[in-house]
Amino acid sequence: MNKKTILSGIQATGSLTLGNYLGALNNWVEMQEEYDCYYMIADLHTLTIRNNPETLKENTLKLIALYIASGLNPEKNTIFIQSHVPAHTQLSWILNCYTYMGELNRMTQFKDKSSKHADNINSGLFTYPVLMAADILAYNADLVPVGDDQKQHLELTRDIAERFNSLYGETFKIPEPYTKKVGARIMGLQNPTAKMSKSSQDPMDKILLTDSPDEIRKKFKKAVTDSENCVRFDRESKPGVSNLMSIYGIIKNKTMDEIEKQFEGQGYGAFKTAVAEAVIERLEPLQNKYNELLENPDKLMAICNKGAKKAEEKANRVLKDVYKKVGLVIE
Ligand code: ATP
Ligand code: LTN
Repeated sequence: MNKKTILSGIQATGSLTLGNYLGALNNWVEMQEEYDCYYMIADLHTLTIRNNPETLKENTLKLIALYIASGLNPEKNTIFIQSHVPAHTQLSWILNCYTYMGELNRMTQFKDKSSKHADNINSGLFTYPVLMAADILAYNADLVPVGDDQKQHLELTRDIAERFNSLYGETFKIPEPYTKKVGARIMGLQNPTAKMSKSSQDPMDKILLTDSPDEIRKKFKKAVTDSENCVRFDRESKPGVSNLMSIYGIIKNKTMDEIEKQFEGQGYGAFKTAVAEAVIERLEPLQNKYNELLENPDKLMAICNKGAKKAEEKANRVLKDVYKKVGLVIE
């Protein structure tokens, strides 16, 4: 039984949003039966912006809890912390030598983050996608489930892998991104033309997975829509309503046509309430499990330690092959 390999990760930059959940985590949970899955906390990537060390530590632990509370079974998946497996940074250095400045200069996330953190445009931010390529290639991942915003990094990963393979012979698998049509880009509630982001400054723009039912109701009630007062899917001219429909559709497993029919003749008030209640219903068990898991941090660490051991075995095999191919002398 040769299962395909999956690898993905999320940065420990703060509470996750509904966008992270619907665009990434929820798909991971669906994939755990069929694939050999490696899910990591991308703590090293988090260092590309300034963090309070204590907060980073807390966020890392919280993120592990959230992975499991979202439905990832630690017995079926390899859950680990990126910095616990040195092969990622070791491979990253080598891949840096096969990545061009011009390629990194084109990355939209780099442009976006450098404008947001103009006082700290460090070289880690610039080479961020190379570490991400190393994360993926060290496991010979077949598929990488991510939101739309990470697709460009995946394309770069493929280019680096192909370049290396053509120089040294078949070494890396060429990974494919895995995104779903609906949910790959959940938009902000206040600004539905930009993606919902953890680091958004406006709390009303994002639903956090840890928000209380009242906060969720309030945020959906205030969500930006339009003046047509008709629940109809049209991303171009009705981005706000279309975004709410996508959220509702994924949670309730309904098509956009079905949602249009369900809310025919009803105004936005009733629709917004239905979306909020659907989200609350989905998040409630997740939040209960999350709070329960956080009461026992040792257990969470034990899961990650076990995960790191398994991850390390796999990644070290690939790293050794790469060392040999480029001519490093290995004992
Ligand atoms: P930050 O604001 O710190 O950059 P982020 O919210 O963009 O964070 P990431 O840690 O960069 O989150 O992303 C984690 C995963 O969630 C990635 O797979 C990313 O593609 C996905 N993701 C992030 N935002 C959204 C969104 N709005 N819709 C769908 N998927 C998303
Ligand atoms: N850059 C990703 C996080 C990330 C990742 C990865 C995702 C780091 N390494 C490897 C998939 C595979 C982000 O979501 N911002």
